[in-house]
Amino acid sequence: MPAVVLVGAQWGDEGKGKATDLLGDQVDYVVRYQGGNNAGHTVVIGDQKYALHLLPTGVLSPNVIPVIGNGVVIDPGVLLSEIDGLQARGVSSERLLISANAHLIMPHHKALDKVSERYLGKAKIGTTGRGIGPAYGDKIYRMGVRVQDLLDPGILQQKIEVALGEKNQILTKIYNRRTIDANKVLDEYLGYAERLKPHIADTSLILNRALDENKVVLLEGGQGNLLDIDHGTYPFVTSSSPTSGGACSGSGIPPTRLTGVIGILKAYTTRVGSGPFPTELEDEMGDWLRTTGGEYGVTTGRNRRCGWFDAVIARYASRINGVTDFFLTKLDVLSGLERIPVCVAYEVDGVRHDEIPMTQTDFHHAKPIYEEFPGWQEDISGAKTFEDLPANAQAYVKALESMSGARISAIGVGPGRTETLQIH
Ligand code: 2SA
Ligand code: GDP
Ligand code: MG
Repeated sequence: MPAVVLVGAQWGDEGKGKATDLLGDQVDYVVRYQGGNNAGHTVVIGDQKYALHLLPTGVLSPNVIPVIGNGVVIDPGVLLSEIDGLQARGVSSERLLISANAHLIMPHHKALDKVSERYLGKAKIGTTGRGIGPAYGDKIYRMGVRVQDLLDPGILQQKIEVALGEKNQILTKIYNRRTIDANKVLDEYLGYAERLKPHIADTSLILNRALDENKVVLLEGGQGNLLDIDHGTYPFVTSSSPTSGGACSGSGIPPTRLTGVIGILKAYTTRVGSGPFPTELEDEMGDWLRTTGGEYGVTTGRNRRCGWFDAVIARYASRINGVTDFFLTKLDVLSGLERIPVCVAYEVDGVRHDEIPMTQTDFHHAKPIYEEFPGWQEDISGAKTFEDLPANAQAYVKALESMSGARISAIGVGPGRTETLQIH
C-alpha cells in the first residue's frame, strides 16, 4: 500500500502541518525526512493550536507512529523540550522513532550559523539561526555526529573532540568568539542520550517492513520546493532536500515504493529570509496579505514576505516533485478582494519565460506577467463542498489548476481540521 509524500510547493509554510494532520486517521506512520527545528508546522485542533518543529505532525494522532528519518538534523535539547511541552498538554511522544543515522546539531553548529550570517552582512541568507546549514555541512564533510553515536560514549567523545579541534579554531581565530568546551558538550549530550535511547531505531528497516504489510506511510517535508539545496533559489535555500527525491534519501524508502506526491500550494505566495521573489508585494497589499493570512514565522516570529500566486513556480513544483495532487490552502484569506492577480509567466530583459529561468541572475530580474481574476466578497470559511464556493472563487481555483500542472484535490478554507473541501 501507499507511501505518499507531502511536499511544500512554494517557499514553505503552505500549510503542510494541517495537511498531514488531516490525513492522520488514514495513515500508520508519519515521517519527517529533512530539515530540523528550522521548520514550524501549525496544527489547529478544535480550540488547541500546536506549533511543531522537530516532531512529525503524526505525533498528534494517537494511532500514528511518528518517525524522524535519517535525513533530519536533530537538536536533542530542542527535541526533548518539544516532547516535554506536548506531554504537559497531554500528548504523548512515547511512540516516536528516531533514525540512528540522523545527524545531531551541536553547539558549534548554532554558534557558526549565527556568526556566518553576521559575516555575510547584506548578503546573508536569512537563516533561522538554528545551526541547520553548519550541521548539514559537517554531514557532507564527514565530520558530523550521528544519533547512533549517542549509544557509544567513546566514539561520541572522539567525534566531539575532533570536530571542536577544528571549529574552535574557526570560532576564535576568524570570528573572535569563545571556545566551546568539549567535556561540557560531552556531558550535555550524554544526558540527552539517556532520554533518547528508547526511541533510536533502524527506521528504514521498520518503514520498509511496514510497507510490506500494507501499512500507510506519509512522508512529511519540512520546507518547500524553492528552498531545496539543488532545485531552489540557491544560495537562498535551506541545506537539505525538501523535494520528493529527498523523501527517499531522507527516509530509506526507495522511489519505486512511492505511490503519490501531494503538493501543498498556498492560494498566494510567501517566503521568509532573503532571496528572489518575483511576485512580492512590498506595499500595503503585501501588508494586508500578511495580516489577513497571519504570515509570521512559526519558529522565529519573523514577518513573512507576501505576494500573489505564481503559476510558474507551481508548474516547477509539479515537474521537480512529480506532484500527483495539489492541496490548495488559505483560499479564505483572499475573500474580500475586488480583483486577484496571478503571475502566469515572467519577463526577463524583454523575453517571456513560461518556465523558471535557467540562471539565478535571470530569476532575480524576472518581472511577473499578471492575469487578473475577479474576486469574491463572501466569507467562505463555512463552505463544505466545492459547489458552496462563490462562482468567482470556483473559477479562481479552476484557473490555478489549469496553470499548475496537476489537479487540485482539496482546498483549505480555514486553519481548523474541518475547514477543508475535498474535490476528488
Ligand atoms: P535555515 O535556517 O538554514 O534552514 O535557513 C535557510 C533558508 O530557509 C528558510 N527557512 C524557512 N522558510 C520558511 N519557513 C520555515 N520555517 C519557519 C516557519 C520559519 C520561521 O514555519 O515559519 O519561523 O522563520 C523555514 N525554515 C527555514 C529560511 O528563512 C532561509 O531563507
Ligand atoms: P507549514 O510550515 O507548511 O506546516 O505551514 P505553517 O504552519 O508554517 O503556516 C501555515 C499557516 O496557515 C498556519 O498558521 C496554519 O494554521 C494556517 N492554515 C493552514 N491552512 C489554512 C487554510 O486553509 N486557511 C487559513 N486561513 N489558514 C490555514
Ligand atoms: Mg512553517
